[in-house]
Amino acid sequence: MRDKRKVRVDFRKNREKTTRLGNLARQVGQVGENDSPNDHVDELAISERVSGKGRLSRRRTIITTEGSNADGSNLVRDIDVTKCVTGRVLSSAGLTTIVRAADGRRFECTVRRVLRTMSRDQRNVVVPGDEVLFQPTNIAEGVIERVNPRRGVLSRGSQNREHIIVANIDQVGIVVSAGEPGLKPHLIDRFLVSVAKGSVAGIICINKVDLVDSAELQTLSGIYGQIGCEVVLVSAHTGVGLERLRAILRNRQTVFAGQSGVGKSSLLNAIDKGLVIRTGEVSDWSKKGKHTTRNAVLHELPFGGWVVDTPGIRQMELWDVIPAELEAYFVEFRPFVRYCKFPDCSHLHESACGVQAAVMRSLISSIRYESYRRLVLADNAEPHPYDD
Ligand SMILES: Nc1nc2c(ncn2[C@@H]2O[C@H](COP(=O)(O)OP(=O)(O)OP(=O)(O)O)[C@@H](O)[C@H]2O)c(=O)[nH]1
Ligand SMILES: [Mg+2]
Ligand SMILES: [Zn+2]
Repeated sequence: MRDKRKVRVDFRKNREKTTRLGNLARQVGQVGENDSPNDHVDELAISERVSGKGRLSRRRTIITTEGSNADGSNLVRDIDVTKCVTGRVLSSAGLTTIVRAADGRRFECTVRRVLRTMSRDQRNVVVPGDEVLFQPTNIAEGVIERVNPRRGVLSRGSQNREHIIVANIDQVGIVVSAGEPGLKPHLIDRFLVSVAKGSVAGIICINKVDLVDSAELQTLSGIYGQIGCEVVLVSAHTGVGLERLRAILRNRQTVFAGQSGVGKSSLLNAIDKGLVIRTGEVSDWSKKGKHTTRNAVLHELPFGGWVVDTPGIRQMELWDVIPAELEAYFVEFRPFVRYCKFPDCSHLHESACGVQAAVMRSLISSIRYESYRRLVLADNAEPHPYDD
């Protein structure tokens, strides 16, 4: 008989908040029969962030078996592993989760009720990218018994609750488009802050380069190249840059994130000809996307690694970053901060500010500085409307 003992485990912050029933039925990507797709669009106008680890805020006592993992990053239950198969979650919508077993077989799984009961936020029980142990009940169905601890996650804030979109990623492809919708450096900068905070790599993919003269993109690529960020210019339509993008994705765990209509799904279709993901026209008059992808879905790449395609976001609100913290995520400010007269300089209005002096002398990009300024100021105000 195995030894049972009580252990203290950390619970993720979202567990403190009560789950609102209304929200459960209205998850992103879960369009009900009577819903029009637009009923869900507003939910996408929420913030998104990346974090290396879940944020922990309180403890609870549960029963586990000696030796099982109770490191707090995930709840690991005592189960009979001999009956279980390991798999990767490809998608999870409503009560159905698609899991791919190591041998490539796909299983439509439900989640053991106790796992759901233990999680306050039903959307976070299993997410694409999760590594799970499940018990097959027949050749194509099973029951998920355990979710292994997560590494990097991409999550978004929704009414101050964390909604995990993808787990176990090591890089974020920040997808933007050179045109239709137009490029928004401020949106890139918001993503970069979020990615830096989560300690995963951020790659800027500028898609639809066929729509503009590539000389127009040089300044922008230069700015991000200089701060050490990889920039790849691509076109899902013409195939430009796809080889380089494939090399970046090879054997890595990536999530594509960005506004609706920038071509995240189109890029995946172009990278892997075997994929047929639905894509959508951008609106003629607003040049905005129509939120075609409703659900985060993991796609395995034939050359190794996987990419999760996500629904477009409208706003990128950094709800968990405080203004004083922001400076650290603008890496190019660092050499100049020491010339600020005041140790707590906000670099906004102070005299004798090293950062502002560097912007004046073009040692720091004014585009980046403007992003910083807006991020700091917007922090105490309503989400800034400039990004959309
Ligand atoms: N000109 C041009 N159009 C592109 C390119 N890539 C995608 N598009 C078009 O952009 C539109 C939106 O593409 P999607 O792939 O659906 O965009 P998405 O980012 O997945 O959008 P959501 O799923 O709504 O978040 C489609 O009409 C595509 O044909 C490109 O490289 N060049
Ligand atoms: Mg899409
Ligand atoms: Zn300063």
